[in-house]
Amino acid sequence: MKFMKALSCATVLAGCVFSSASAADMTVGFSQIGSESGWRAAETTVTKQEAEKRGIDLKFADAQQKQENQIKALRSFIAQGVDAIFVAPVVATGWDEVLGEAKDASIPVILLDRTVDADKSLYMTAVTSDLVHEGNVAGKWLVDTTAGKPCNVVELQGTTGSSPAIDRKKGFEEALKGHDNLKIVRSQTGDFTRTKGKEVMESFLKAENGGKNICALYAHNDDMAVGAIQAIKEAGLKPGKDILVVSIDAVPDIFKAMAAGEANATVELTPNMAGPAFDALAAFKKDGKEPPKWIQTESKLYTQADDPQKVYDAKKGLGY
Ligand code: GZL
Repeated sequence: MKFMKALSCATVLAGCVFSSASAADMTVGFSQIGSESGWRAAETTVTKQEAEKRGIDLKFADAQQKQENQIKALRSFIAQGVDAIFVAPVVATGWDEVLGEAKDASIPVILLDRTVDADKSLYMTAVTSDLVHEGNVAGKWLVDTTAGKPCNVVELQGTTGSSPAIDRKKGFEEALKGHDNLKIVRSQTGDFTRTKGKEVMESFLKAENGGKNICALYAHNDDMAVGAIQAIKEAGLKPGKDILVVSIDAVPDIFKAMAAGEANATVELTPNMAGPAFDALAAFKKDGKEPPKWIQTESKLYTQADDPQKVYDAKKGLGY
């Protein structure tokens, strides 16, 4: 609100003259998906820390993984006249109308960790990893690890219709192309949660000769992998040995599993999407400098060779 008052748009070549006020007088509305995974909870913690560091007034709304709650929250932020909106969109479609309303209200929107199928003019930038690349890294690890040996793979997908579920599947399948020893025999959503990951893995094990036909699990996030590891153990099999386990996020608990030899690899996703988002917003506020449409965060592969216990200890403090 204060930012919008400070904003005086001169019609000089359709440009805007921005006050040089600091980010500290900004109010940002953040529509968060929920707390479905350890990574999501860490993202929320880190976002609040990053706002606090900058003296930004953060209005936080938890959508309990429902898009209609996110749309309601965005409309409320618009009505409050916030200076900017951050949203982690639970699914990729259905955003055009409400993003158009934010645009009409001249409120910049920044997407965090997921993208939307909407015209790029409807948001300022998206701070995300390369989700296809993450799936590709996981797939390449499995190709290298199986080295041509026949391997039936089961896949736990993320939330149906979300950009990570779509893109991580795409990247993984691309990596397996040309390696006919690897076959995805079962694939179903576990909605990014431990509970659902365990439940669906139990059904995979039952359907695949008690798990004897399964050589590897690819889970779109660590939380589903951790749930599935429980199911594999309850079926009397050794996760990480009888069934290889590769997933994405690099949350502390997957390193705990790795240290116990129960998980094999994970691809890191930083929970700090908000830092780069706040920086892009501050630069825009200061001199109208528009950020690129995509601010990409790093993706790093970790395996059992990377001293998982040490990584676990180091990560414990970072918002998890
Ligand atoms: C991916 C992010 C995913 C995480 C999950 O960018 O949206 O959502 O991988 C979380 O842990 O549920």
